Amino acid sequence: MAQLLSCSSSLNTSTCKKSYLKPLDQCSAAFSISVPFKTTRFPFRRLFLREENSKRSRVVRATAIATNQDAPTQSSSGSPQSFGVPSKPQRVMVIGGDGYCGWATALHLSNKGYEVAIVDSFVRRLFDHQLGLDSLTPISSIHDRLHCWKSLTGKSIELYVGDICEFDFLTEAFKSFEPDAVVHFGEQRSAPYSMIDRSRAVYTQQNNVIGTLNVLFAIKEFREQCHLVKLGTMGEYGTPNIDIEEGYITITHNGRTDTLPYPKQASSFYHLSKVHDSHNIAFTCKAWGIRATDLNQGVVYGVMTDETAMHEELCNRFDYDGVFGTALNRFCVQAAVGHPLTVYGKGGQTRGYLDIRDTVQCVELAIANPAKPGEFRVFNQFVEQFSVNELAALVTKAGEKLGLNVQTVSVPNPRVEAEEHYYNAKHTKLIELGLKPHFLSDSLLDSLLNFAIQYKDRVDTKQIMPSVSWRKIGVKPKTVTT
Ligand code: NAD
Ligand code: USQ
Repeated sequence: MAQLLSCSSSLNTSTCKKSYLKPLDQCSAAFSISVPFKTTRFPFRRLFLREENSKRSRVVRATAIATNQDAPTQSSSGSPQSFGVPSKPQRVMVIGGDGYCGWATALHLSNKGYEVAIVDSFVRRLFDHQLGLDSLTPISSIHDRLHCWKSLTGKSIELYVGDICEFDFLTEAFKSFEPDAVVHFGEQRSAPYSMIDRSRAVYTQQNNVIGTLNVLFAIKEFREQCHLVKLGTMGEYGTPNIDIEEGYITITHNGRTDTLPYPKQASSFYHLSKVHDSHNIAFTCKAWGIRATDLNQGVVYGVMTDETAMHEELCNRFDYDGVFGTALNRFCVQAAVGHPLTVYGKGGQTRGYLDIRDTVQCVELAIANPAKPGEFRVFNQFVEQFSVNELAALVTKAGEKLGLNVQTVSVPNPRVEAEEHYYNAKHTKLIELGLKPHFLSDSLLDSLLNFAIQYKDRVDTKQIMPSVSWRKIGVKPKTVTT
C-alpha cells in the first residue's frame, strides 16, 4: 500500500522522437513542454503538483490547424448542419481520450472530420503503475500517439493534460477549445477497483461525480449550447426481473400514470457513481436547459478499430487483469495462455456486450443527432446479450478451432450479484439512428483470439485471478495481492 499512497513520477513530453510513414511538418512547435506530477497521501485527487495558478502549465496544446475539407458542420443552434448555414467543423472535446474507449473514439471522430481535443490526466496509466498491471498490448505515450496520427493523416488532435476535478483547468480547456460537443469518458471505470478499499471507493465517487459536475458547470458557464455525451453504464439498472427500458419507464400506480426514470440498482461503488452522475445530469437538463445524452454502455470487447489498426503506435490498450479486464477480453487472453476461463459463481450473469467498433459508431451517432436543449436522452448502448457461461462456451469452441485446449473453472464469485436471473434490455434507439452493429461472429472471435496469441508473451498470469472481494472491502488501505 505504501506504493499506492506515495508515489512521484515525472512525465516528459518530447518532440518528434520517432519517424513515421510521413515526416512531421510541425513537430518542433508542438509538445515542447515538461509537466511534472506527483501524488501525495491522497494520491488520486491531485495528479499534478499544487503550484500557484500562475505557474501551472497543465494545458498542453498540440498543433491545431484544421486540415479537413469534409468536416461535419454545425449550425448556430448546435444541430447538425443541413440548411446551408455558414459552417465550420464541429469541435468535439473527448474527456478520457487516452483510455480504451476514448482513444478509439478520438481517432474515429478526427478521421471523420471533426475537430477533436483530448482531455486526460493519465490517471489510468498511474493506476496501472500503482497496481503493477499492464495492458496486453504495448501502448505508446499520448504524445507519440498524436504525432503518429498527425504524420499518417495530416490531422491534428489538440491535447489538454489535467484533471477535470480541477475546475480552473477545465475552465481553461473549455475557453481555449470552445467545444460544440463533449464526450465524457474520463472516469474511474472499474467496479473491482472501486471495491478494493475505502480510499478507492471514495476516490471513484469523488473523481466521477465531481468531474461530471464540473463538466456540467463548464457547459452552463461557457458553452451553453454544447451537447454533453456522457458514458453511463448498463450496470446502473442492475438485473431486475422485468424488461429494462431505455432510460424511462411508464408506470400506472393507483390509477395515475407517469413516465419516470427507470429504477437504478447498481452493484458496486463504481456503478453507483454512474447513477449519481445520471441524476445530476438529469437535474441540470431540467434546471439549466443542458442538452445531454447518457449512453448506458454494456461491456466492451475487442481492440482494433479502422484507425487504431493504421499503425502500431496507435494501438489501443487491452486489459486482461482481474481489476480492469472485462469478461470477453479476459477470456480470450486466458484461452491464449492456457489459463482456465474464470467464470465467477454459476455463470448465469447476463450483460449487454458490444464491439469497440460499435462504441465509436454510437458516439458519433449521438454527436451527429444531438439532444435538444433541456433534453436528458438515454440510449442503451450494446448490441447483444450473453451470460458468462455462454461467453465461455463461445471462446472454448473458437479456441478449439485454433488448436487450443480451453478449460473453464468456476471461481467463487468475488462480487455480490445475481448469478441466475432474467435479463432483457431494450436497445433500439441507436439502431434507429443508424447503428450498423458488429455481432460476435466466429470470425471475430478467431481474430480476437489470434490477437491475444500474438501478444501472449506479455501476459502476466499472476494478474488473471480476481483479487478484490465485494464482501471483504474495509476501511484499511489494501494492497491488491497477485
Ligand atoms: P479507461 O480507464 O481506459 O479510460 C478512462 C480515461 O479517463 C483514462 O485515460 C483516464 O486517465 C481518464 N480519466 C479518469 N479520470 C479523469 C479525470 N478526473 N480527469 C481527466 N481524465 C480522467 O476506461 P474506458 O474503458 O475507456 O471507459 C471509458 C468510459 O466508458 C468510462 O466512463 C466507463 O465507465 C465507460 N464504460 C466502459 C466500458 C468498458 O467495457 N470499457 C463499458 C461501459 C461503459
Ligand atoms: N465475470 C466473470 N469472470 C471474469 C470477469 C467477469 O464471470 O473473469 C463476470 C462478472 O462477475 C460480471 C460480468 O462477468 O457478472 C461482467 O463483468 P466485467 O468485469 O466484464 O464488467 P463490469 O465489472 O460490469 O464492468 C465493465 C466495465 C465498466 C462498465 C460495465 C458495463 O469495466 O466500466 O460500466 O462493464 S455493464 O456490465 O453493463 O455495467
